[in-house]
Amino acid sequence: MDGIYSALLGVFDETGKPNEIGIQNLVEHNITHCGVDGLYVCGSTGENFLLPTSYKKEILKAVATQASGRIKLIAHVGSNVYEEIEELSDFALECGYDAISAVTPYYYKFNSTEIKAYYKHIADYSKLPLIIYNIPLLTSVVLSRDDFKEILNHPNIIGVKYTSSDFYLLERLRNDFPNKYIYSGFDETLLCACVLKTNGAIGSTYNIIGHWAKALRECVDLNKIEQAREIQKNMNTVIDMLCESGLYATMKEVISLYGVSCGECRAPMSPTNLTHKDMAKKIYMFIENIDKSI
Ligand code: MN9
Repeated sequence: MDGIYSALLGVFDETGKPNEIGIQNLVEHNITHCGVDGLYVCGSTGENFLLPTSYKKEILKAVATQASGRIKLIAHVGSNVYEEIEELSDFALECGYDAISAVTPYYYKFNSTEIKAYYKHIADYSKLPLIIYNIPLLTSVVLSRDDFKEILNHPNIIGVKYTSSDFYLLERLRNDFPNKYIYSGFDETLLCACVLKTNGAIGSTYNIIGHWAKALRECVDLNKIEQAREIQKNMNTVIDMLCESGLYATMKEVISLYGVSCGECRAPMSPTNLTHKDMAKKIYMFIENIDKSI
């Protein structure tokens, strides 16, 4: 399960419903253009928190059918509602996913005991292995080293998607758990995470620059740190531009320049506008110039 995973973008039609053909094309783009090792489906980047359960199932199914065993698949099933988690994890198993993942419960100020009970419940229930999704920036849930120790000791919890800039904690976890999967979640700091021997990364920008992330990882493995630094610099130029104009909408426009139409983000996210489109052209040119020079 090592490698670079795209946190798959959502592809919707004009009415906000999952667009099956578009999803198939985006999966193909990720496999053939970006060369990713796997996909993380229905995560933040897939607009999970804006979707009814039935749409999540349609997306999980469409991705698995298109990928048909060529890459690893992780289904994000996290929710504050246990019934939904159970339904989605059963469905992910049926569709042939390799693992499930779940965000820390959010909105209410859950304490550490409640969060541990949440993960134990999912891990005990699910026949698929579980990867916890830690993203304090969006959930405000900060797990301590001791919390991680208790959570990761469960035999069916195989790792963590670690979307945090606390590299001290990341280093400690790597040493505490040499046999668990640690995936880095911030694309901006992939280099630092690779140096600390993470198992790979899961990120939104890999939908367009997954091939750069793969190259960066290889450079670190071969001790070519100067080259790795150069790739991270280019990645961050792209990420800065994406974040300036609106991450997901702009990325969808960049992908449309590769001939894959991804539609717009779901409300209440803003509709796509000229700023997204103009920035997408700049980003596309920047990526193409670098890709042509290699
Ligand atoms: O899945 C992503 N997180 C979110 C991880 O989208 C909330 C990251 O890949 C970021 O999008 C990326 C850009 O800030 O690092």
